Amino acid sequence: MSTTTTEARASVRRRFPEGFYWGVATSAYQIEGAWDEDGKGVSIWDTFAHTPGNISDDDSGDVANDHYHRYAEDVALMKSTGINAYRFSISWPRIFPEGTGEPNRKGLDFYSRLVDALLEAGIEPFATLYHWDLPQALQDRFGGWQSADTAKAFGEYAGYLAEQLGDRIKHIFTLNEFRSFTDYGHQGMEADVGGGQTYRVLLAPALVLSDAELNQVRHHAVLAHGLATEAIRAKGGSDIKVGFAENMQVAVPVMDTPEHVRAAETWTREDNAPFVTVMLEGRYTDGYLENAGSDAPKFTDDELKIIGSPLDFVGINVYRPTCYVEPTDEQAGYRTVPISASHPKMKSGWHIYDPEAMYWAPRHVQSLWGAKSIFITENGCAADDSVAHDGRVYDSDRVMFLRGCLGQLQRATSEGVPVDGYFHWSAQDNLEWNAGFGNRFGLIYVDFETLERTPKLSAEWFRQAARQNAVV
Ligand code: PNW
Repeated sequence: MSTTTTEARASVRRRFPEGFYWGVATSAYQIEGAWDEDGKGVSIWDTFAHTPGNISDDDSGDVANDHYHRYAEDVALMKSTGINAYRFSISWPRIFPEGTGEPNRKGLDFYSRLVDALLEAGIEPFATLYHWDLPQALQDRFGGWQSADTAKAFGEYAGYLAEQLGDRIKHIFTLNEFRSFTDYGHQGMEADVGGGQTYRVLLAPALVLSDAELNQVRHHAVLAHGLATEAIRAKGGSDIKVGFAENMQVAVPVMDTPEHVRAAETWTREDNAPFVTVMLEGRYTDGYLENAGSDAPKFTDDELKIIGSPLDFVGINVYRPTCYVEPTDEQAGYRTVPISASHPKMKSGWHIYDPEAMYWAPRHVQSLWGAKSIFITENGCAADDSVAHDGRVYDSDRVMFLRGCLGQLQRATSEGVPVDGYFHWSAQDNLEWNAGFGNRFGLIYVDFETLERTPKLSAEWFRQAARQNAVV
């Protein structure tokens, strides 16, 4: 091949904007272990996991990746993967064992040590304050998210953290995946996986509430986000940036024409009405309230104002398109088309594959809500990884997935969609909720007998992409 061709290719290399964050993400319950150490309180996930039959092979987060003790090694591994940002979550019951009241200094010290190690390694800390591990005490006292008291307690916890760690943590995500912990935790949820088949998920606290009760739970979750945003602004420095991290449901238009795109945007705004839409617009859509009828949530105008507090960025977890949409002449203006039975899938039961979701999700966020800063807070896939005879882990499917998704993300940024960073789920294999340790999502392989860590082929891909700030 001639040098000119090589240079021409290099000059069109698909680059990301200057200063783009290349990150990985994890959550406390999925990797920390040390479930009852140093004064930590019990969370609803401890309770759920300790009940036989809830998690595959009765796995639990009791030890998990033992990250609580091995965080220094894990930070060094991240650094060697070329990462410049890390999204981790803080365990509420480590900080407030009873949910409210006296803080637990030892719990706070762990995150303080972690943040120091990250900054020392040149990795920017992005903290999520809630990744589903509610203090069991709040579930017992108030019925958890069924009560506005839990939202108030969350606001106080958020303010305390901003006060204590806000000198070093400058990016905060309030709650992770509202829809997952409200809907999947309080009613169960069915994902469309093609051919008319669905995949059912029920997460802790594994309640099956009525629609009216569920709508109230959803309302308390977004209220918690609003109260936390206000508390962080009041108690932390003015240089702290705040947003949420939601698995926004995303409609991909069948084709890129103005009519199809409008249909996909309309579907996306309506389907996310109880979460992203109300947080960014400060009101529930007419469609949502009419549809819910007498099951609609009870709320005040003051609460809506709090829920719609201005944010610094929008975080979205993007794994798959929720559906494909085409326009119709009917009143709604859109219709979903069935997903084919042979649609390509990744390993997880719910995971249909289409990297276009990574283009359309941030594009919809920009066009629907005029967002000025967007983060992809999660994206990744599970795979059947194993260590080969030569000691390496050849996760060719994850490399395909990464290249496909980041290619579509670069397409979005090159068109001016303001995406400031990407966090791969996950830094290392971990406890995949009900699916247990068998569903491996990491760039780094973990042997759950010895807890030895081995970077996979995808980690090599990621290091190169981060180094060049481009799709490689
Ligand atoms: C996220 N879906 O959950 C969570 O934030 C992580 O904790 C989790 O480990 C990761 O994704 C992988 O599953 C999801 O049905 C739950 O499309 C449901 C879906 C996607 C992600």
